[in-house]
Amino acid sequence: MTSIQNPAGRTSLGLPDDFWLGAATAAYQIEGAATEDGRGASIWDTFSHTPGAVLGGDTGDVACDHYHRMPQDVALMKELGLDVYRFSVAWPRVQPTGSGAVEQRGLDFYSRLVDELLDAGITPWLTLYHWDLPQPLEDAGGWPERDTALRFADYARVVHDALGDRVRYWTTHNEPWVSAFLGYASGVHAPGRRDPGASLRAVRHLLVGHGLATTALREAGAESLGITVNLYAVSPASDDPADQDAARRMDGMSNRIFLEPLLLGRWPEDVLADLDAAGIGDDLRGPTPDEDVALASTPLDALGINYYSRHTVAAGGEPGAELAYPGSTDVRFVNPGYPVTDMDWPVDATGLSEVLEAVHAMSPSLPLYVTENGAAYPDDVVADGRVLDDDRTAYLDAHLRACAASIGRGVPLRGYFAWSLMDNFEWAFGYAKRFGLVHVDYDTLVRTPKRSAEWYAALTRRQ
Ligand code: IFM
Repeated sequence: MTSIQNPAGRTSLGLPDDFWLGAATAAYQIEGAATEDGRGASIWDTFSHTPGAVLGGDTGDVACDHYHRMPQDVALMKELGLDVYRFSVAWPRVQPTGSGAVEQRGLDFYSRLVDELLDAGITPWLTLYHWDLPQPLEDAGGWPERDTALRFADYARVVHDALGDRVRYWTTHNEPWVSAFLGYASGVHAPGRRDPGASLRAVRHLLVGHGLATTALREAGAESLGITVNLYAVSPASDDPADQDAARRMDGMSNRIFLEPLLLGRWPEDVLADLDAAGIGDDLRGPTPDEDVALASTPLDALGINYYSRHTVAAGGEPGAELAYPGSTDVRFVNPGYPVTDMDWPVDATGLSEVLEAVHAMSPSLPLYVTENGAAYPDDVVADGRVLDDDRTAYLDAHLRACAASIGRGVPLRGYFAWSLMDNFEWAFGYAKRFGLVHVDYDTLVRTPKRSAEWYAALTRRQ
């Protein structure tokens, strides 16, 4: 592969001068210090310590040790020229049991992080929930129980009371699809349950919690409120009506199951019909459907979109699909020839434009942000200590050009966050997959900016 030239600032890729360029991380993936300063246990602590749950038996106990190296990490962000940094708060650091008592030392850590960012000229963007549910709340039933949504709104208030004077940008959930379906349906993520009905109740309560928290934060004076969903471009493998129907189902269960309640105030009818046929429609609908979709569609100031890949689907069974997509027994993933990342995810940047433009068509005046985009590659460190990750650089370049193309076609896309600032704990894959702009040596915890970081720093530079 030929090496990609450094860009001459964001406008050289066709992006507007005021377009925000940032990077994202999540608490459990980078912080470590899992029992320090009164932090309680989350479902990811329990899950990662369960034999066989995470590749290599890896845990987030130490992770990137960001909890102790935070000032150094913010200095790295400054070197990269980031406009904005998206991080998540670990709920069990702030409320060790998920409700009631607040741990001031946990809040103080995030307060120091916010101050450090502001001093470095970087806008803090806070995500309240990136999958680390306090274990006592899971013991009480987790997201399939409505009470968890109420506790989430309380927690949102606590965090806002401490940081709302300095944080303007708030995201309730990161990728509720993953929380619901990988956590409660396929069980490959914490809490590791395999119960299709429970996963649909989790979808509903994640959205109800989002609505309650958004209302609470709005009342408390928060400026910009949103949620982040993971979306996929979906295409049928052929013109065959059965493949077309597989694509409809996959778009329904991946994208519209969240987009329609959030943006249009309704559950997708075709998805409900498929779920009814499987006997689990009422788990999504619940006993108070009108009240719940009204909460889910509480007005947003911005929508965050995480995009990584395209799904190409055909009719026909595939056990994995059935598990993670309840009721979808007749969907099979195929790859018609796209290159893949180390996650085996097909790379297709045009899919990002497709997704952005589809969301824009659903909600024409809503500002959008790509809150995550990036790629895992093996990243062998070369002899002189440099990581020449041209594959990742090419991925970022192509996807940012897709952003520019969509902006050119009228999409109010305001910013982009590379996933991730640094290599980190990639959930069920442990430390085996590297997504970072910055390489982390897990023996020494030394950070080394990769070639993609140099490229990104050239992109963020204002001429
Ligand atoms: O690492 C994750 C992140 O936590 C959520 N979005 C996808 C990333 C890559 O899998």
